[in-house]
Amino acid sequence: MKVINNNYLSIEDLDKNLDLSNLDHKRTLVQVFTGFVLEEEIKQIQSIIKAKNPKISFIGSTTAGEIFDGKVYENSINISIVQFDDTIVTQEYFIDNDDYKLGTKIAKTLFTNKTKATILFIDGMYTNGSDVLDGISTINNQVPLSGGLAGDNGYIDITFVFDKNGIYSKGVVAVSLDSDKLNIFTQYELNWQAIGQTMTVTKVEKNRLYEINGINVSEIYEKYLGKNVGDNLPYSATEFPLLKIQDDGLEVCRTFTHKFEDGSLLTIGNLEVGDKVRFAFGNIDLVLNNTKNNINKYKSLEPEVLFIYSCTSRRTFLQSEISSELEPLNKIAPSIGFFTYGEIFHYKNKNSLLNISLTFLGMSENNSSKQTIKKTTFEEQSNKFEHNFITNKHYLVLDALTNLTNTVISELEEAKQQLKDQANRDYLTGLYNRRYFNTVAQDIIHISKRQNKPVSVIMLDIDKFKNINDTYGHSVGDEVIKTLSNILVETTRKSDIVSRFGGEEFAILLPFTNKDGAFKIAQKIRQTVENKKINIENNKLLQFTISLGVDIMDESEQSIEKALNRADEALYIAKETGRNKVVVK
Ligand code: GH3
Ligand code: MG
Ligand code: MG
Repeated sequence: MKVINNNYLSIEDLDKNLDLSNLDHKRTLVQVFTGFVLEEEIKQIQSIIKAKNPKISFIGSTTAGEIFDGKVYENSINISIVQFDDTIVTQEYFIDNDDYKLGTKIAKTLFTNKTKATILFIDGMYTNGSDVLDGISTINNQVPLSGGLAGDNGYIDITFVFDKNGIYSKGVVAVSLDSDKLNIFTQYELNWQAIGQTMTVTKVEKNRLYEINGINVSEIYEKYLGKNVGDNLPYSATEFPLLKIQDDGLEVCRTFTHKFEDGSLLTIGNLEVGDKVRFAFGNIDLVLNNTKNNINKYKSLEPEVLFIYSCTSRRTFLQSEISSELEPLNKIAPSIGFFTYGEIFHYKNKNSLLNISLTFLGMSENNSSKQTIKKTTFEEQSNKFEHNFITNKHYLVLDALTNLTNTVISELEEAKQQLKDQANRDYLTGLYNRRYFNTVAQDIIHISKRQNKPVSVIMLDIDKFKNINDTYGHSVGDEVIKTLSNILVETTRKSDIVSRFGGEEFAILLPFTNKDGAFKIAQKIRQTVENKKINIENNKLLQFTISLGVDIMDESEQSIEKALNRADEALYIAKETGRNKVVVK
């Protein structure tokens, strides 16, 4: 592979210095990234390229800044030429009113069983990039995708993608690389730091986000991050984007490009109801340090060229520090790319549209010795910072504050859970109280009904408990109640629900149990209680008995109430006819 990357500071410079001679057009990948974003200017660039080599194809995108040799440029033109030895380059422009269908078209047209990578440039204004990627993934999610959404220097007005044949404000220019020998890797760096509680997206239509946790998204920004951040949406979301935590561990950032009157926000890339999100914030030291830490890992992959597609918001946030992130990458291999309105990334057979990230595609067309390098696994990089008093202080303060916030939140969540538990449980025995028993019972009834399974209930009450209190005192009475509660839990199954209804009266719900089964369990409980000896003061042993009533839910019944009443009547009969017995209604 031969790589010729160049940056041209003007269209005249391009005309004067671009050399496209001696290229094998079938095996040449030409990418154009232009900070001259007007249609007229692109036309000139197009005709210059065509004049220099009529046979050569290319794909191009307007930018929000160009990346060349580890440096950032504005209003310049990047041309990347890769002359492959063995890789066949196929490219095409795609358009469809349905972005999802557009994606399927791309995959069906471009992918072959030899396709090693695909680079896409999508317009940054009209096409829903997430839908395009979803469309591609349904046909084939194995081919690594890379590239980005076109930019227009931050004006958010009109962006263009282009090729040899046209200039398009809507659609996708795509190139596929087919080869037996091409080694590629895709990587991303985000390193924005999550802060605050996990929240749930509750109202969203694709890339228009309305509500999180049932609250208007602009309001939730103001509520947690303050009025300054709230008032400055959508721009303040660059510093405080939402971080979506995916099942595969990939962190996807969502920033916003527009705030509607109703407070809803337009994102780049889709969200779904139920998505778990947290606020994140940019921490310059963390960002730069992590990218630096990963450099060795990337270096060992020995790419011959790196295409960098990085978010324009990342550049806005990092400002002059952006080159501290880009320069080390350029030491690995010649690097070239642009600042996008969204990055296309492939990870574990999943294609995602990212924001705020730095993504890159590295490739080499190499012999077997390098193929083995590809397989090496990497040592975990240490997260330790260099000893540098100035940058470390900044990092440490932010890190400590983040930690403080996150710890306080998890403590609050725990306390909330405890309160909820307390409200549901009886203080003396820890068993469910009557109110919560009814709630749980209702859920179990639903499940049992769906599966056509019986539900039985047992009501029980301590015999002559008043006597125990009167003879030994209230605290011994409490001890008896606790002992009984332990016996009830131990003699029933985990799926049975034991509840203290009040005083010395208990109820047990037995899912998937018929009357006969419930009777047997009731007898076992009665027997266990009868045999139990409680050690009280002066080594005295106290024994007590209980009476129990059993019944089963009728198929026609929707709630547990009637069955409980009937079991209670059975319990009454047990009391009337001698106590220490089980009566089945
Ligand atoms: P029976 O066999 O008919 O059920 O007679 P009993 O004495 O058990 O029934 P009764 O309803 O007359 O008395 C229940 C007693 O339980 C009265 C009440 O003071 C006592 N009690 C209720 N809750 C508690 C408690 O939490 N701790 C203690 N120690 N006693 C309690
Ligand atoms: Mg009693
Ligand atoms: Mg009673």
